[in-house]
Amino acid sequence: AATPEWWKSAVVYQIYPRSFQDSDGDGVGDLRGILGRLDHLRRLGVDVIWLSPIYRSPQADNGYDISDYQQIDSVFGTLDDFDELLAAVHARGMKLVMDLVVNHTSDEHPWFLQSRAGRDSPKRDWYIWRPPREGCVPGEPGSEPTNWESFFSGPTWTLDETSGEYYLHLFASKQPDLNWDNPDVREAVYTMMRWWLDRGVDGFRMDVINLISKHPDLPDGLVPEGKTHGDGFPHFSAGPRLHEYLREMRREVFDGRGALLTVGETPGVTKAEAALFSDPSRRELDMVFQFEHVSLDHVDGKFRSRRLEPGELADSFAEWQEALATVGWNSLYLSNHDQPRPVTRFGDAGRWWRESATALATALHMQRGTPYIYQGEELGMTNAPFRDIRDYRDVESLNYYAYAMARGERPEEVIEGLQAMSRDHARTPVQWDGTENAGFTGGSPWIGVNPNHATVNAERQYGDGSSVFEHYRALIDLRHRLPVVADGDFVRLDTADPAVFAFERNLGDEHLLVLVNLSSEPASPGIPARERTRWRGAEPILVNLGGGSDPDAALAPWEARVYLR
Ligand code: ISL
Repeated sequence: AATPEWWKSAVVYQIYPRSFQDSDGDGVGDLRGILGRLDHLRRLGVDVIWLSPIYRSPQADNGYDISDYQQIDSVFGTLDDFDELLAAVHARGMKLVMDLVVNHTSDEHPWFLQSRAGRDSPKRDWYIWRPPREGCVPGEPGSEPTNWESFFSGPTWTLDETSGEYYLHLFASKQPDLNWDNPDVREAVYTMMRWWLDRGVDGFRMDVINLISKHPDLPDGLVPEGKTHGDGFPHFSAGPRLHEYLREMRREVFDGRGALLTVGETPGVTKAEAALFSDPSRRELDMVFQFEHVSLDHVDGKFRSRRLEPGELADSFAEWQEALATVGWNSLYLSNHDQPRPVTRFGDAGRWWRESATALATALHMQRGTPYIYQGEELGMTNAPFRDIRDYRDVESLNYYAYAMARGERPEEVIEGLQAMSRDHARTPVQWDGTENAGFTGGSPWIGVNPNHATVNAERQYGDGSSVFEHYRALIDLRHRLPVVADGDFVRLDTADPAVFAFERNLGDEHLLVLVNLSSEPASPGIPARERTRWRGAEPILVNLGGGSDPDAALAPWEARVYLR
């Protein structure tokens, strides 16, 4: 029987446990902390929680480096705590989705320890080992088997002195890539996944799942001008066996189980590929996260970025809406634990903080697809004011800084890059209230709390109809109440001003008109005459600035209005 597509009307909330709520005063968030905050999520009205990794881990990449897939890291709690949390989530009518990080493990995982024990180890082939480049001295720069650059700076290969061979790691050297071409690896992963599903979890968000199949020859990448490393992405992403593996996983793990959610994290995915992954008839994934709208502002890598021009964000969203209109399904997101805070990045956190946070949310949540809210986004949390490299914690930021210093770049410029784009902006503690440490911990937090928690916090926003939190709540409620939000088609409307994002949603005789000014200047809606006539005199059902207005009325900076007819 076909799986009911329950997730089409669901909203997912991502928890990054380290930064959500600490319960034991060690300064790091944990499972019992989440348990104590479930009512926040009930109040918001989300349907699903996605938990970033909580498994046993040396925490080189905050848990995306796993040394035991079937244990909870002691910093987060115990399996008993987990079971209690899962039961409490289910008791409140929500579902819980786990993070599945199986492109790589930690270098401290027993599989890798056995693999690196020697060339004859039965698990040698569970990871990707290669000899140094022909005629090169092991360990010298340039001797790596390929010229690829890691996501976290430096080469994707680390030499194992004992065997004289290199192992592949697309991320940090403490995150060796598994060899998915080995059937024993796949079976071990599927067994582990079944174990979690048997425990009651409701699905998986699959970390960099489009990287699990590599080009078998591992060719060198092209070296961009002025760079020392090649771009391996075309060779290590979307490899020849990717779709085969996903279908196998679906058969081996998910078939015959109830209402689950599978979402693939797929950096660099194209629209055509996204349609393949999420085409229900292909039986691969329910949906994927695409990265186009969070890459538009990259200039020379993510740390040299720019502000978007009016209309760029809307154009990108609309193209994805159109690409997956008939086949496949979109995931909708503005942020996650790897991205800067959207109100700072795409909005105007200084002058129009509340307005731009709510306008961006409206533009996203009224689209067709499944919306994802990243913790704190529903409060309008902003980037952190970190100015000193010692404020930063993330391995990507710290590696980038170290490599940039070694290349002789100016520290102020490098810090400027981090101030715009570091992943740590998403990782400062959730701002629950205005007390010391924002109600996150009674101890000393593992990363700085944003000083603006005095004004930007949950306690101040609950029940205040004009708050960012209550606006998110209203958007979620609309999706639940109006079938057109979940299932309607998407039709973009031309506008006179590129800063205005205007679209209709239609389902039978239910219609929505969405008008959002994504800029800090006033704008006229300027939609085509036909639609103007059709919507004239309509009363909005949701606005982010006070009062109702005719669809023709000018839009104030970051004003958003939704009409129903
Ligand atoms: O933020 C990024 C680096 O610039 C992204 O490219 C990110 O590395 C990519 O989206 C993969 O992210 C996922 O896998 C990583 C982990 O560090 C991220 O937190 C996770 O979301 C390795 O597991």
